[in-house]
Amino acid sequence: MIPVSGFEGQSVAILGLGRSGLSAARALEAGGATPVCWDDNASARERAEAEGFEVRDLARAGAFEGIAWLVVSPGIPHLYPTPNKVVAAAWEAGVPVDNDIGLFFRSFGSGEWDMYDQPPRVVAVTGSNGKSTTSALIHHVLSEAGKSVQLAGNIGRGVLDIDPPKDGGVVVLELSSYQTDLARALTPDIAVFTNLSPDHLDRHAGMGGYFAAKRRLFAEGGPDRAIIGVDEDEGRYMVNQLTHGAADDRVIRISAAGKLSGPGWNVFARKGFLSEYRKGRQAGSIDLRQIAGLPGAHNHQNACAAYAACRALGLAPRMIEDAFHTFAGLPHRSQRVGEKDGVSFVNDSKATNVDAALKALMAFDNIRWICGGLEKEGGLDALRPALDRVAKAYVIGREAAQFALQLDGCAGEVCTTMAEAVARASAEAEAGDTVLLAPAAASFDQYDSFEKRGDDFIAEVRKVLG
Ligand code: UMA
Repeated sequence: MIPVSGFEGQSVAILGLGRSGLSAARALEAGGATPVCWDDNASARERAEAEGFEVRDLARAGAFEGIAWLVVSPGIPHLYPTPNKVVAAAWEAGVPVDNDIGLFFRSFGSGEWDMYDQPPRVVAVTGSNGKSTTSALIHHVLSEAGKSVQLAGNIGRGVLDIDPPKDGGVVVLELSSYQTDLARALTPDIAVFTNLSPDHLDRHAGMGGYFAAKRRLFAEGGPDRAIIGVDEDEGRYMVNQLTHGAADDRVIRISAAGKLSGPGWNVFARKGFLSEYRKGRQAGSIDLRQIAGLPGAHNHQNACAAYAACRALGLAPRMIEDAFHTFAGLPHRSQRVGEKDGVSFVNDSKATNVDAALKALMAFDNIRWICGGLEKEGGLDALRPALDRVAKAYVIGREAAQFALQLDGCAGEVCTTMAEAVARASAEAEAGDTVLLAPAAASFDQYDSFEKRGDDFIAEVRKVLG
C-alpha cells in the first residue's frame, strides 16, 4: 500500500466503496487521516463498517463540516451527465474534489528514495482502446527483463494498493478518462496515448470533453516522455502541442496505419513488421506476425506503444522482442479459447464499442460473428469496412432484432442468448472459419460486466469443444 501523505490528523470523505474507494480509505488511514465513507449501496457500506471505517451520509446537510477533501470513485459521475449530489455538496462547502489517482501521485515519492540508485518511475497509459493490453504488455516485458514492476489502475487494482516501489522499480498504471478527468495531480514519468474513438460520451458531454479528459495526462509540465498514437487528428494535434520541432524526441510517435518519417523518434507497424526510427536511422525491427499473443493491426498498435515505453525506459530491442513472444494476452481481448475441426473460437468480449469491434473483426477472415448487446451512441455504420470478412452475424442481446436490422451488409440471425449464438455459429462454421465474440456493445442488458459475458462465451464454447 502507498500511505497517503498530506492529510495527517484530518478527515477525508470517500464516495464509492468499491475497489478504488476502499483502497483509498485504507491508504488514507495508513497515512494518518480519518476516512469518512459513503456508498449508495448498503452492502458496500457494511463492508466498510466491518473494516472499522466511519460511515456517514455525505448528502445530508452539514455532512462536510470538518472534512478537508473528497475522494470520488471513477464510476460515479462528477460532472456529466449531472454531478452526483455529494460532489455538488462538496463544491458548495468549498471542499476540493479528487480521486485515488490524485492521491497516488501526491504520495508516491518517498524520503527513502534518497538512498536509491535509480528513483522509481511511473508509466501511465490512456487512450480509448488497447490501454489494458498495452499496460499488461509493458508490465510483462519489464518483468521478463528482471525489473521490479507493478501494474494497477483501470486494469482492476486500486493504484494505492501497490507496494512501495523498490530501487529502480517501475509502476505501470492504466488510466481511464474518468480517472484522468478528476485527478488533481497527474505526474507520470512516461505517458502513453494509444488512440481515440468515441466512448463514454455521456460522462464527458461529447467527444471534446472526452479528449480533454485524456489530454490532462499530457498537460504542461507533464511527463518527461510522451508516447502518442498519431493515427487520429487528436494524436497529431497533441504531438504538435508537445514538441518544439520535428527532431524533438521527448515525444515518440506511434502508428499502426503506415510508415512514419522525419528526424524525431518514431515507432510504427506496417505489413506486420514493427520498426523503430530515431534521428532518421532504423534502431530496431520486429516481425509481429510471429507473435501469437498479439494478433491483428490493433494489437500491432499496442505492440508499438509498449515497445516505445520499454525503449524509453532503456531496454534493448532484442530483449523486448523476446518478451513479446511469451506474452499470453489478456482474457476477453483477442483471447483464443480453442479450436475444433479447423474452426477457431476467439473471445473479444472487451470490444464494447464499435471501434474496438472493428479492430477485432479486421484481425480475422471468414468470421462467424457474435455481436449485440446494449448499443452505444453513434450507430453501427463504422463497422461497414469489416463486414465483407463476416460470413454471418449471430446477434445477442435484449434488442437483438433492432441491432440485426442495422447489419444490412452481411447475413445475420437473431439469436438473443449466448448459448443459442454459439450453438448456431459452431453448427454452421466450416474449417478455416473463426467464431468471434466482438459485441460492439456494452454487456449490461444481459450481464453485470463484459468479463461475465466473455466467461459465458467460453463456457458455451467449451461445450462445443467437448
Ligand atoms: N456508487 C455509488 N453511487 C453511484 C454509483 C456508484 O455509491 O452513483 C458506488 C457503488 O455502489 C460501488 C462503487 O461506487 O460500491 C463502485 O465504484 P466504481 O464504479 O468506481 O468501481 P471500483 O470498484 O472502484 O472500480 C474502479 C474502476 N471502475 C470504473 O471506472 C467504473 C475500475 O475500472 C478500476 O479497475 C478500479 O476502480 C481500480 O482502479 C473498471 C471499468 O469498468 C474496469 N472501467 C471503465 C472502462 O474500462 O470502460 C472506465
